[in-house]
Amino acid sequence: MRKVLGAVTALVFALGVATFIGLPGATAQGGGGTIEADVKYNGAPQVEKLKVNKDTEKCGTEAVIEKVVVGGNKGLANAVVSVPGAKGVGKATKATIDQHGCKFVPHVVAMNPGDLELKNSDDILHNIHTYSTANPSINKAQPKFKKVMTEKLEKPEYVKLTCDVHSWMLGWVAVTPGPAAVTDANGVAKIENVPPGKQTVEVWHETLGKQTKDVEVKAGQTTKVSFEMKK
Ligand SMILES: [Cu+2]
Repeated sequence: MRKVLGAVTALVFALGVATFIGLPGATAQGGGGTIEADVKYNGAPQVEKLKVNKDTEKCGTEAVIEKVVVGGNKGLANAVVSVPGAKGVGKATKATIDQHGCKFVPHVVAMNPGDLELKNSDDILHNIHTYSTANPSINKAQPKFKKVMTEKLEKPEYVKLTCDVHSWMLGWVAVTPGPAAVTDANGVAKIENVPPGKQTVEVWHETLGKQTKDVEVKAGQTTKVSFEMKK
């Protein structure tokens, strides 16, 4: 018993040292705070199913279009959480979307103005067609031999992504001026290294629209904020 206690004490001590060592490094990364957003939706999930009769060997025979994905505890997935006022602290100026199984994977990505990399791992013809107002619209075939295509999205905007070959294919690219993250299956998104002070947090969802909330970010701390999206 004493041996076990000793081992536990040593472990706790080691962990304590690790945390202590970890702290100065975390603070040195700009002295920012973390925003943890919890996005909920009190409604039913919205999933459309469609019979597919084209390229079935790659696409399957049924397309599932998940417009509103609600997970455990009413958490809303695929929502984009961003801090538009914290310009210049975002890290991803490049995002990647794969066309796989005649679906855009992931369904939603967030990036700062920069490059969107489009992969085609299906070995069939796809056609990228974007709908946007601030950025020029992209409408380009991506034949099966073209495995990667890179396009510029230089203005902040929520860009809709479709494919003219497969009408059901739908994706979204959130081009945000500040740092951003997409909510997971539980409706949670975390943004790190946000400058301390008052910040506005924006949440956007493809069918449920937009909401904002003001928060106070403190250096080295996590600020929690919750949203409830309405129909
Ligand atoms: Cu396609």
